[in-house]
Parts: sequence; C-alpha cells; structure tokens
Amino acid sequence: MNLWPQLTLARRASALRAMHAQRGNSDARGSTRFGRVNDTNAPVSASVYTVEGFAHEFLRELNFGQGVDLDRASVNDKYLALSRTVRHYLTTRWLETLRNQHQDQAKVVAYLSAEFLLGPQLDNSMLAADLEDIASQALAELGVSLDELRGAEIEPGLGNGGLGRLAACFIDSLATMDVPSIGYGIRYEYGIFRQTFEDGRQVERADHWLRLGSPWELPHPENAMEVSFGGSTRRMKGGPDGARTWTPDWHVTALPYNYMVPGYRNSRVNTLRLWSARATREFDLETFNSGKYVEAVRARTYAENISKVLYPEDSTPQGKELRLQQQYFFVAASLRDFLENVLPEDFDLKGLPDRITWQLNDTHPVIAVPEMMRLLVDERGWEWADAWAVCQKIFAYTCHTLLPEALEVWSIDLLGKLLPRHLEIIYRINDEFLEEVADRYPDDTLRMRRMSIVAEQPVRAIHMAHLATVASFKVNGVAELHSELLAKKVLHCFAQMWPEKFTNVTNGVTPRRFVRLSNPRLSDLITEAIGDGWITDLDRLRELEPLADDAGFRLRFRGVKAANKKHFADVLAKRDGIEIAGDAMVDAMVKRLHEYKRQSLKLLHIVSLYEGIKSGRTPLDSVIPRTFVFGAKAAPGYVRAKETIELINAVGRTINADASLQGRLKVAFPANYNVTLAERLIPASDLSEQISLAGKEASGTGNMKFALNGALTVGTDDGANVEIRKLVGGENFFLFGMTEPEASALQSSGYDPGSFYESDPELKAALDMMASGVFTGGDRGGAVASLFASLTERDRFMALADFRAYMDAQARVEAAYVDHEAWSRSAVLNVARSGFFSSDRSIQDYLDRIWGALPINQSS
Ligand code: NBG
Repeated sequence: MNLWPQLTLARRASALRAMHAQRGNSDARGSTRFGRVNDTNAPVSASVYTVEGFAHEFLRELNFGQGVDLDRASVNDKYLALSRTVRHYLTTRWLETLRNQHQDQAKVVAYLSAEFLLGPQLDNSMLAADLEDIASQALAELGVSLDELRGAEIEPGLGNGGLGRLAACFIDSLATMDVPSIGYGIRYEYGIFRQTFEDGRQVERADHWLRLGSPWELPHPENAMEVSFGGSTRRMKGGPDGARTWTPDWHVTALPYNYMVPGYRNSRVNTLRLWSARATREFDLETFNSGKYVEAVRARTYAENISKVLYPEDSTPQGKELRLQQQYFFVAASLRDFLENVLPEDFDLKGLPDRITWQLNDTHPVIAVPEMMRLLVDERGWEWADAWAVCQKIFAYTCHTLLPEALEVWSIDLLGKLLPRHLEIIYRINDEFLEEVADRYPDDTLRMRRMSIVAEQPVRAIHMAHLATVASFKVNGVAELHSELLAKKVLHCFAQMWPEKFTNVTNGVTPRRFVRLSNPRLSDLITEAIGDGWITDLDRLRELEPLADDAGFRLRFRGVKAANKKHFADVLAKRDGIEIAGDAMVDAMVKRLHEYKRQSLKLLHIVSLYEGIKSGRTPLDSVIPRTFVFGAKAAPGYVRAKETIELINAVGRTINADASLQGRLKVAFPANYNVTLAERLIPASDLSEQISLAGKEASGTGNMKFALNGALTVGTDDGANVEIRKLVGGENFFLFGMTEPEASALQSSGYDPGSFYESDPELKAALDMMASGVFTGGDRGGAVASLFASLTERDRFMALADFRAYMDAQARVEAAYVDHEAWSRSAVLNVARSGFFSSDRSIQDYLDRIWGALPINQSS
C-alpha cells in the first residue's frame, strides 16, 4: 500500500486539530458531549469525532505507540493502535467522571468480585463511544479491515461462567445508569483455561491473554498497596477494647490496573480496578543482599503466584490455600484503596455508610468483613462496638448458589496460619452473634450450632456464608425461586431471625453486549420498528408485541435468524473446522459442565433419537433436522464432568459420521466456549436448553440471553426459568420435569434411578446403546461404564426421573417447530417480553432494595 492516504489524512487531521485548538476546543461533539474542559486539567483536548480525526489518531498510535508505519504494521500492531485510539475517545469522559466523583463525594457502590468475565472490549468500547461508523470508515479509507482487527482481540477470560459474566454486565449497567461505582477484582495473568479436545477428551491449556499486549488497562504503580500474611498477634497495650497487634511474616505488593467501564453513550466512564501481585522490593533486596539469588527469585515467584491463575472452578470451591490468599489479597488492597485514595484525607469514617456499600459477590470477598474490623479497631483505634456498628451498615451479600458443597468453608488451621488476626476477629464476631441468638432463642442449642459461623464438623472451619449473612445489612438471592429457597433452606434460621435482611434481585444481562452488539441484524429490525430507546430501556421491547401478529415482520424476523445461522455456521467452519447445515434447527446447550445442569440428560435425548432411527422405531423423514450445539468447560479436577464431555464428543463423532442419517442430526461441540463464541451462537439459536434439576440452578443468565434473542426455551421450573416462563407465557416456553418440591419429595422418599431405567423402554434402550460401546469403538469401560453406573445407580440430579417428561417436551418442540409462522410468533414474543431481564433492571432493584444510592446524572 502506498503512503499517500496516510499522509494526507494525517495532514488533514492535524489541520483540523489546529483549528479546534484555535477555537478553544469547541468542536461540536467535543463540547456538548464533554462540557467544559478546564485547560489546567488533562486531557487538554477531546478527540475529534470525524473520520479524518479518527484516522489521524489511529496513525499516531501506530507510529508513536507501536513504532511502526502502516505499511509494516502487523495485525496485532493495528489492533493495539485501534484499541488505544478508541480508548482516547473515552478518556475525556473518564477523567471528568473521576473529577466529578472526587468533587461530589457521592455515595459509591463498590462491587467486590473475584471474577469479571469481561469478554472482548473493542466493540463494546466503540459502541459506548459512538465510534462504530467513524472507525470503520476511517479504517476502510486506510485499507485496514476492521473485522480482521476484531479477530485479533484475545478476550480477558477473568471468570468461570455466570457469576463472573454477571459482574461484567452489572458494571456495564452501573455506568450506563450513571451510578457512581467502582469494580474491584483480580488481574489474573492466566484467565480461565483454554479448552482443547484430544480424542474427544478435554485438555486444558494456559490462557496467556496478556501475551500480545493489553491496550485496555492502565497500571498505577504509585497506588500500589502492601498486603500482609501470616505471623502472630499479641495484646495491644493501651489499645481500645478488642484491639490487638498483628505482626505478619510476609508481604506482597498489590499493583492496581485500571480499566474503563464506559456507560452507553452517556457522560460516565466508571473504573474497574484489578490487582496484580508483585514481590515487595524490601523482601527482594534483603535476599539479594545476602547473595541468595535463587531464593530471591523463588520468593518473587511465590508472591506473584497470587494473581497468576484464575481458579477454574464453578460452583464448587477448591479448598486451596492459594485461593484464600487471592481473596484476602484483592479485598485488603481494595478496602485500603478506597479509604486512602477515594475518600478525602480528613474523612470521618463514622460517615462511611453514607459513602459506600461494599457489594460482596458471593462469599469470595467476605474476608473483607474482618479486614474492615481490623482496620477500624487495630489500626484506627476504634472501640469494637463502634466498628461493628459501622461494618453492619456497609456490606451487602449476594449469594449465587444452592449447592451445599459450593458454600465456602475455610479450615481454622488454614485461616489461623494465613490470617491469624482475622481468625480472632471472626471468633469474636461469632461469640457476640451467638449471644444474640441465645437471647432470641433461649436453650435452642441445635439452632445455635446450625447458625454458628464456626462449624465444628467435619473439621473446625469458618462458614463464610454465615459470616457474610451476619455482617451484611442485606442478603439477596439471584432469582425469585432462589431467594425463596435461600430463606427457606440454606439460610433458613437466619431468615427467621432477620426476615427484613433477605431480599431478591433477579439477575439480568446487558442488552448492549448481548443484543445490540452481538445481534446487529435483530437490533436493526427492532430499532426500525420501535426506535432505539430499547437499548437503555429494555422494557420498551414490549412495543414489539403487536408485531408478533404481523406476517411481514415475522418474515423479516426469520430472515434475521437465518442470516445469523449462516454467520454462525461460517464462524464454526473457520474457528473449529466444524461444518453444520445452515438451515437446521439450532438447539443450544451452553454452560459450565456440571452434573446438576444435566448435560447428561441432553445426551440421553440425542442418543434416544438416534436409537429410534437406527432401530426403525422412528422413520428418518419424521426427524426434524437439528444441530445440537454444546459449549462447556469442565473443572480440570471434576472427573465425571470430563467423562461427560468425552461421551458427548463420542456420540457426536458417531452421529456426524453416520451417512444413513442424511445429515438430519448433527452434534457440534466447539472447544473453548467463551464470551466471543456466545455472541455468535446465541443470535443463531432456535432452542435454548435450560434443563437443570429444579432447585439447583440459582438463576442462570444464558437462559435470559437466548430468550432476548428470540430462542424458545425448553426448561425446568428452576432459577430464572420460572420468571422467563411467567413473562413470555407458558405457550411460548416448553416446560417439563419435576418442580422443586416434587424433586425434594422424591429424593427424601428414597429415589431409585434403576426403577426408571427398567420401566421406560426408550430410556433403557438409549442407556443400553451407550453402554454397548457403539459410540466408543466398542469400548464399554472408562467413561461409558462410569456414566452408566452413575446414572442408573445414584443419579444425584435425577436425570432419569425427568427423562420421560423431557422427551415429551422435545416432541412438543418438534411439533411446534414445523409451524414456522407459529414458532416465529412465539420467538418474537420471547423478545418482546424479555425486557425485564436487562441488567439495568437488576441494578435498579439493587438501588431500590439494597444500596439506596441514587444515580447522579452528570449530563443534566
Ligand atoms: C452462579 C449460578 C448461576 C447464576 C450465576 C450468577 C456460581 C457460584 N453461581 O445460576 O450457578 O446465574 O451464579 O448469579 O457460580
């Protein structure tokens, strides 16, 4: 390519800038958008919202940021330059937000989360900054393919699944709704592992997402914090009631990296601050000086391991020391960061409840409670009672599970070794709490044992959910059913004692990423019909309802789905070398692999269909062409989950290779399901599989994304499915299976999966077919035998009990699907009635029910 366009554009842009500078920065968009720009404050000029202006900034970044010219730039050079360019356009708003925040000293929500599963940043930032058109034109004029640069982005996989993705949706909504807030988390050097398949088995590879540069973050070493561990405590002479002196024996430095969290086309850019662990310099020096080079390096590695990897667990914690280190590491750094860097120096901490709510995203950050007590009592000399009174007003806890094994518990030994002072504080909190329980319920020792923060069995341990519940002023579940079960079962005694503490906030997803960005065709269709107000007011999708009865609209809606399928098929072909028919029904089950989610039930359905065809029971031409799409990572140590992956792949291989099916059934299991792939798959899907055993899935958020994009759900009465069905209407949702009370009753009456196996011939045939080894080259051992035994003998999540109902629901799906008009009517209604599932609504609920903070509208 010759240099001419680059030079002319650069010249034109610099002339433009000079002009704007002369006019005192009053270019039309810059001034209305950003308001007054004070000359003494950076940035001195807003980026210019023209194609030329953008091209100029891009070339500048390429030249001065990457040190290359356009001709010699690699795709990665261009991606980095583009990202930084886009970032510049948001910077003015960011600095303004920070400045206003500092001036206003408004109440802030701090979202403490060990995971933020952000997904790709480039498109979202361009969307927020309203740069899509300008950027694509500018790049086109420079002969650069925006799509190619998009393809170069490596998404930050700093989360496992729903919990981490929820945090990312929430910070998007907080910014869009103009709520002063800050996200605090960990900058893992390796995010969730990259999944590959070898012979159909999951193999984990390191996700070195930072290797090609990370244009979206800004390190702030000057705000580094020291975090301490270990050591011992002793009585503090002359200290206040309860104070002790902690002498830790090792330290690490927490280095913050700031990420922008732009609101959608408003004036707010909030901050996400992620901490990275470094060895402290003192530690190094000492060791170096004593000539122990190898030890010094080892010490450094030990310290830096803290933020090295994200624990690849979902729902079940791994009782690992490193994990507790991670939790305390980011929480301690965040609390101090807020007290020292956000609050003014002379701030009276008694006023803390008016300045902040720490939202605890599950139990991972709950160690913040004793840390805050330590800061107030030991470091600031407060009386215990005063400190506790403040603590009880600043924390709120969101629980994300119902599985008992997923409730975090730390052994006393470990906690005492790593955080001896915190353990003492927890003991005292517990003592006082149990006194309160005893006052309320005299002589009820059973209740006291049940509620104690210190569990005695099987080893003495700290029950983090109990600590969180005792300390927080509000506790919420993440869907109506979940919140109800929390209060009725998991935290029953607590809800009896403090009913007003318990509330519900049903999860939501951001419509910016999960409709507007990921489904541009549907977005255009909606916008054409009802305007674009829905992007920030998703309830307005209701206005689409009448269009469900408009044949012309439905035709266009089907056109959108067909085009999305074609696009998804292209993505799969390119990304995974998987060929799928462009027009078959897309039936998707994407989520972490977990027994309670019941991928095995889905597998039984597929095997049963296949068995029906092979045995002649089902005529081939009666089979609706379907592509079953799976996306699922299994925790590396979760053997049964990995076996399920192996079997899905084995079944898929056999079915896909069986020419006698004439391509009617197809199983696609692309490896390494992530946010990027979700954004391609969800808009292309017809059917959404949400088939967990009732009472096990806290909420689900994939279920919401599918419904919003016009897929119909086949689902149990579980989590947020309940609310989805209520809203979209039972006739537009394929409900099946036991309810939670039915499942509980069956469980307690002595569930026997064998009896279901014996009494349902289709179920038996499907299980026998799998057990016969036809899918595994004759191998009947290994994963085949293990899954067979687990399902027929124990079946902890009662897949066999729901099998018949599930098959019937699938028959209803098939009958409905052949009527294209009726199906697309239902699909349109799913979109129109899913506005409730915007994370903006969730955030509004948090504001109304928990935080009591009002958004500050800067732009008004
Ligand atoms: C998950 C639940 C999901 C829920 C997300 C977000 C954990 C511990 N919980 O059902 O399993 O949608 O949290 O709330 O990962």
